[in-house]
Amino acid sequence: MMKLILGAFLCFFSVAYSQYCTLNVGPTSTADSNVELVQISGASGNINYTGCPGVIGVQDLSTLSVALNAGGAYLLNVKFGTCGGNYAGVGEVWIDFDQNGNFDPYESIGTWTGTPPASITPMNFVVPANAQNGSTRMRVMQREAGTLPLNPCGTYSWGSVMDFGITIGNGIDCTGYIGDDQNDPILVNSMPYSDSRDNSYCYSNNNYVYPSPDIYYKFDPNPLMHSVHASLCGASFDTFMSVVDMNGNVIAFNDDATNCGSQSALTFETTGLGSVYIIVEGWGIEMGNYTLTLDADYVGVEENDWTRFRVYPNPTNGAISLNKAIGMARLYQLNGIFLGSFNTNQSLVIDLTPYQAGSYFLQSEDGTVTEKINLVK
Ligand SMILES: [Ca+2]
Ligand SMILES: [Ca+2]
Ligand SMILES: [Ca+2]
Ligand SMILES: [Ca+2]
Repeated sequence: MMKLILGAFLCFFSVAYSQYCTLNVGPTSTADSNVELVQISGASGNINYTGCPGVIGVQDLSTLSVALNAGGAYLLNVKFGTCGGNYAGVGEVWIDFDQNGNFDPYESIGTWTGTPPASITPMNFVVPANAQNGSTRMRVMQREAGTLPLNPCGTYSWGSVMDFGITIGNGIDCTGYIGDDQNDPILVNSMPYSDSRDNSYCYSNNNYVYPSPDIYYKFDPNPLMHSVHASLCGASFDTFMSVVDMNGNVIAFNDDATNCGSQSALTFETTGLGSVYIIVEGWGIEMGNYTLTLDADYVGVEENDWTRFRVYPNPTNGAISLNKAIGMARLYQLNGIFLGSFNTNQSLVIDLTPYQAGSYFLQSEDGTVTEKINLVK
């Protein structure tokens, strides 16, 4: 899907793993609207909690815990109610099935809208068959005068937030999965390369570009290579791909490649380039099966040299020339801010003199090729 949130590139070195939001979350008053009852019978154990009096902030009830099996169907009963006056509100429950420390919108298992006194709200849900084994949390939230969907990290005057413990069993054992973050990448040792995977379990989002779980590959270019082509064409979901150096500089990226649907493909130049991460994720929260293929072009292969898009001189102190037209080429700052587009079908020369010295990206109209340009003055 063509809707880049390039500013998110800046998040590359932010905290990789989030804790559950508990500070400045939930009600600031103990009065009125409050969850009155939470009941669930697990594969083993059960929770039978009754609320009131009201509590300010998040109630950590994670020592109250049930075991749930991946693929199993369960019933959660919640009575959204009050410890005082009766006022209209809404309620919502999430289970952090993917254990990423967030109660994500896709992890909502039920909602309520009404005015106490209300009857018990039954919430039937199925634990995803590919849920990973281990401990996680369930958050129950009620917000007086709120609207759905609720922000699980929101703060407000009246209501409840309570976190319970959940232990997932019979699911996927993620021990030994590699590639979840830059500290444990999947190593690309040879070309051509192919790797098939599913990012919908065992992988978490490390705040790269989109909230979708991302998978890191690490590749050391061989001096005999001059470029590498990377493709996710054929993936089961809307993908996004980035190439980033060890300092977090974005070398190339692609959302939707030509003749590749909403899947991604790109080519990046390896001459003078050290190790890079190739990061695979979904657009938005999209996830599923993919095959990453990598192939290299080698120095001295004239056919490829000629057909490849190149700019010169680079670095430049003014204009650059392209060796071939690439449609409406787009110029970006390194932080992803779009600066302008140039019709390379009309002119193969682009004047960069209006721009400040620094590094820029020039991307082809089809988004498949990105060249980094250094402007010196
Ligand atoms: Ca989650
Ligand atoms: Ca990840
Ligand atoms: Ca991501
Ligand atoms: Ca895409």
